[in-house]
Amino acid sequence: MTASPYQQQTTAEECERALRMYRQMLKIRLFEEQVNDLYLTARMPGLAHLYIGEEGVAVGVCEALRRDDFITSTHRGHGHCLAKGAAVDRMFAELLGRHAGYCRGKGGSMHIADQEVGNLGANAIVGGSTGIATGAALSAQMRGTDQVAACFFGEGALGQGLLYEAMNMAALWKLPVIYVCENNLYNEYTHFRETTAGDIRSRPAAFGVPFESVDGQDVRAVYAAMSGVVDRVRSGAGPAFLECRTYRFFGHYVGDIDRSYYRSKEEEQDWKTNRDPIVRLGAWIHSEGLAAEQELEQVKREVEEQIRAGVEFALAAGFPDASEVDQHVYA
Ligand SMILES: Cc1ncc(C[n+]2csc(CCOP(=O)(O)OP(=O)(O)O)c2C)c(N)n1
Repeated sequence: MTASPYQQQTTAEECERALRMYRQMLKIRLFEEQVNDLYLTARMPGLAHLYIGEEGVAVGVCEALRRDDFITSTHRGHGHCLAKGAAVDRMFAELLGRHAGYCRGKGGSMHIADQEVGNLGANAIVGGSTGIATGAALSAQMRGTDQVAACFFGEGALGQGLLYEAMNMAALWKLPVIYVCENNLYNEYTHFRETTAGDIRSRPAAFGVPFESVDGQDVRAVYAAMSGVVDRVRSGAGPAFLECRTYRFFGHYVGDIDRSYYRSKEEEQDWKTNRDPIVRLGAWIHSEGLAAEQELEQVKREVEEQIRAGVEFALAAGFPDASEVDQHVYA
């Protein structure tokens, strides 16, 4: 039986999307591995919070957004920036404090913004992203555009009052904002059940904000859920809340090496072995016959080269001039 042109088109689109998401997740994974290496070899000032394991969330969410839609991010933000379109070389430059970085080397790991692609920035204040995204959504509504704002935050932000003030306003004013809760189970070194009373869904429900929960290790599921949410929010239905259930494979930050006092090695191993979002998408691509093993290997080689060139660029880049010390900063 011959497939209809419509079916062929859908398959081609799906295939293209799957390969794009695979490449994006791999880029985040290899970027983060390199960040860890820069930290361990004392070539990076400060520290970083690795996103490894959570790639399916950033990539699935951003795949459902337009370039001119907004995102706001967190202390664990490299994946969000890359998924929204940031360039690897300028990201590394920022982490290494170089002038060529996104914030002229003055922001570092936790403050990367890239307004050309709608990334309003990461920030280290737990829950801070929710206020900024809600403001961006208000701005889009007042300007009469159909942009939406998606804010990433960890489940630790469920304890922050700002989230509830922002959701209240967003619900009253039907703002085009999507609250994307990355529930990776731990707020630093504490399981979220020890900090979060009741059921997560009841929190947005209190404001009449629709709630959905999705397996964050399945990038296709995240994309599908987010696409539906974005359509509704863009059409003026008001805010939405999407919980993505996920896990960070490494420590809270790069120096968090001994984690046995707050979570077991078996638990970590289970997530790494059975719930790796990249392995999972790769397996699906194979099972659907969308790409051969060699093609995925080729993608990996290309991303490795991109990462290698990005680090090389950043290591060779200059630092900002001392005369700039009080410019482009806010206090
Ligand atoms: C307002 C505020 N309180 C406390 C901290 C210290 N802090 C940094 S990260 C973190 C835990 C964040 O957990 P979660 O929001 O779940 O994000 P995750 O690190 O799991 O991605 C805390 C308490 C902070 N940065 N900001």
